[in-house]
Amino acid sequence: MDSTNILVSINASKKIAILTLNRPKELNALSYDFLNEIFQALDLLDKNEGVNCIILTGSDRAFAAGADIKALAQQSPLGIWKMDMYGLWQNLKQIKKPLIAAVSGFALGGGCELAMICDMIIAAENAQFGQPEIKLGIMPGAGGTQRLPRLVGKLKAMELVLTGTFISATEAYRIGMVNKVVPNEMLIFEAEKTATLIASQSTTAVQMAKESILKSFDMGLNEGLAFERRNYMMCFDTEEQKEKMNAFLEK
Ligand code: DAK
Repeated sequence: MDSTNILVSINASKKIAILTLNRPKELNALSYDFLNEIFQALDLLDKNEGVNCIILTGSDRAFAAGADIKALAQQSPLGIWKMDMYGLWQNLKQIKKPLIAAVSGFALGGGCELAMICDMIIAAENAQFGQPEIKLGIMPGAGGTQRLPRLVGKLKAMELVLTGTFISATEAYRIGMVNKVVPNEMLIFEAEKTATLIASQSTTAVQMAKESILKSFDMGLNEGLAFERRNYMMCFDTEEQKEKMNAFLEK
C-alpha cells in the first residue's frame, strides 16, 4: 500500500519491508489520519507472508515530531475519547512481526513513543529523542511514561518527561534507549542488515520470541515463564525447527 504520506518498499528476496513516513514538511507530525494510515500499512505487511521483518523510518530531518499540535490544540477530553486514538496505539502494539525503528532527526512526543513501540531502535547520529509534551501543558499519552522507564529507568525517564529536554543519539544509546548509533548515511543499510538477519530465521520462532518478550512487560515471572513455555513448544510444530536441527546434526 502506497500513499503520498507513506511509502512501502518490499525486498522479496530478503523478506523485509521498509515503511517510510513521508510528510517531511510537517516533520511527520502524527495526525489521527496519518497514524491510521501507518497502522493500515503495517497491518498489511504483518499479513504479507513475503515479509518477515519491517523497518519503520522517516525523513533525514524527522522520524516524527509528535502528535499534530494543530489538531491537539482543539481537543477536549470527550473528543480524545471519541476519536479512539488509544485504540490505534493499541493496534500498533499487536503487530506480530518484528519492527525496527530507523530513526533520523527528531523523534519527539508521539514520535518517540512510536519508536519505543517498535522492537528495536537504530539511530542515526543526527537523531534527537524527547518527550516535550510537558512544555505544551500535557504529558505523554501513548506509552511514554510506561515504556520509557522500562528502557532507561525511573531517574532518566523522570528527567526526560518532566523537563521536556531532547537528548542526542549518543546519549540515547548511553542510557539504553536505542540499540545502536550509526552514521546518518548508513542508517537504512544498518537497519536492513539487522532486518535481513532476523528475516532469515524461522518466522514462527521469531514471532513467538517477540510475543514472549513483550509479555514479560505485562506479566509476573511465573505467568511469563508459563507463556514462554507454551511458545517454546509451538516452535516444535514447525518445519523450520526440523530442518535447522537436522542440518546442524548432519553438519
Ligand atoms: N505538530 C504539528 N506541526 C509540527 C509539529 C507537530 N508536532 N512539529 C513541527 N511541526 C511543523 C512546524 O509547525 C513547522 O510548520 P510550518 O511553520 O513550516 O508550517 C514545520 O513543522 C517545521 O517545524 P519548525 O519550523 O518548528 O522547525 P525547527 O527545526 O525550528 O524545530 C522542532 C523543529 C521539532 C524542534 C519543533 O518543530 C518542535 O518543537 N515541534 C514540536 C515537538 C513537540 O512538542 N512534540 C510533541 C507533540 S505532543 C495521544 C497519544 C500521543 C500523543 C497525543 C495523544 N492519544 C493516545 C490520545 C502525543 C502527543 C505529542 O506528541
